[in-house]
Amino acid sequence: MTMDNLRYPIGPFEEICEPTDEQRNQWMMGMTEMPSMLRQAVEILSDEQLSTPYRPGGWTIRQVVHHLADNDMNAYIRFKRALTEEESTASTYRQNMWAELHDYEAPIETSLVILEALRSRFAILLHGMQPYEFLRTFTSPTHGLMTLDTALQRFDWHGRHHLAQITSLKKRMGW
Ligand code: NI
Repeated sequence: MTMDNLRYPIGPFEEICEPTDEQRNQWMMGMTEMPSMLRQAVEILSDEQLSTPYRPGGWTIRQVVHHLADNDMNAYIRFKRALTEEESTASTYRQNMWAELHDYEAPIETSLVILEALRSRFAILLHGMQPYEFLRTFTSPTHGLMTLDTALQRFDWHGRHHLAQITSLKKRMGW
């Protein structure tokens, strides 16, 4: 298995342009199911297992879980700013430095609860959106001009991407 497969177990993000309502509904469903799948994947792991990097030189499972919560908080704010402001510019954050801060040693339960609450509230926001609102844009310093359609797909992909890093490590280790 190559390093790329370890790092991108579900492959890189691939955008679907001009999605249908049905596709949007699938992403919304996927993103609301993810927290319980994550909980199922990590809740029986020991402290030592949580401290294991998902790949050589990569984040530990604990860091991945806290990163997911931090990513989602940032993404939610980014999304809401794009819904309410004209030409908003998304803020970035130094994710590798965040992963070294002390709160990444917190019990993973703290981030599981954030993910469950945030994603259920995000889903309510998304279900109330009209199709034309998904065409609203914001500027991402790393990806350029982005529609909320793309942001939703990225959000869904990002959660599944990190979940798969954890589940593929568990499979390799026979956990
Ligand atoms: Ni990430």
